[in-house]
Amino acid sequence: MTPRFQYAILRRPSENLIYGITTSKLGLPDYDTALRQHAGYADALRDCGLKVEVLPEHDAFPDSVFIEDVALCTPSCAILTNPGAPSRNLERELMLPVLEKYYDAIAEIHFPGTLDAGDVMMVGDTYYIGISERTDKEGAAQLIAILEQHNMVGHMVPLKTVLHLKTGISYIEHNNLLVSGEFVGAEMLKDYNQIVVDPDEAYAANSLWVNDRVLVPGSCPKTQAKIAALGYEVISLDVTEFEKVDGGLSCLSLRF
Ligand code: CIR
Repeated sequence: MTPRFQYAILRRPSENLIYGITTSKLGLPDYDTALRQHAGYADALRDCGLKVEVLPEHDAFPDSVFIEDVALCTPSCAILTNPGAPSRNLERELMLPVLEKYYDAIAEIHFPGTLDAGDVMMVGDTYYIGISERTDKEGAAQLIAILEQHNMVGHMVPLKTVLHLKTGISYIEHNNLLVSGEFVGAEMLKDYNQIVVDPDEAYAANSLWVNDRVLVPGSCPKTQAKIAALGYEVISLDVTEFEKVDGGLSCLSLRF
């Protein structure tokens, strides 16, 4: 069944965003532009019918705008993750009181396991979990055990080059899956209708389905056209300043 999201939680970018972890060669983010783009993203989620809570910025955590990594919000429970990057791990402590406002059932991933929720892709009751530099098998096994307690299932997916699973694939519902790079033609994903994202638009492999609209980076017109051709309303969003610190559209919110 296709989900219907009601809420989104975002965190305002900190001025220290320039110190975020990155592998990109795109230069440093401009803070004013990042704030503008973040506000545009929040507005787009409101246009999709979500109630949006924007948490205050946190200067001690340059990457905390990428709030998706710190929690997994399922229809039955929330899971506080244990982020794999040392500079990000304590972001989890900021999230617990926030999740408590929305959920009675809250579980958590703990050491020795680590898990970033950017590695977790929801397809109905099934969750694909990328095994990456941030998410290890122990963290994924803990998540699978939690999901099973709530009648959901999880499968591990080994990653080769991408930062997070959803850097390379995004499920946009109705059996449609955006795929790029190492995931094109993957046996495990063969039952999905794969929409291949061109290598020069690989950033758009992280696009975001929200209540039957799809948010797609403004820099990726070919992927926008492919998604629109499937019948979706596409919302084009500029998120260039977040791309400079390896963040995509999904990373900027929790949706549930
Ligand atoms: C990081 O390396 O953790 C951040 N600079 C980017 C996080 C992107 N998050 C995501 O893909 N879910």
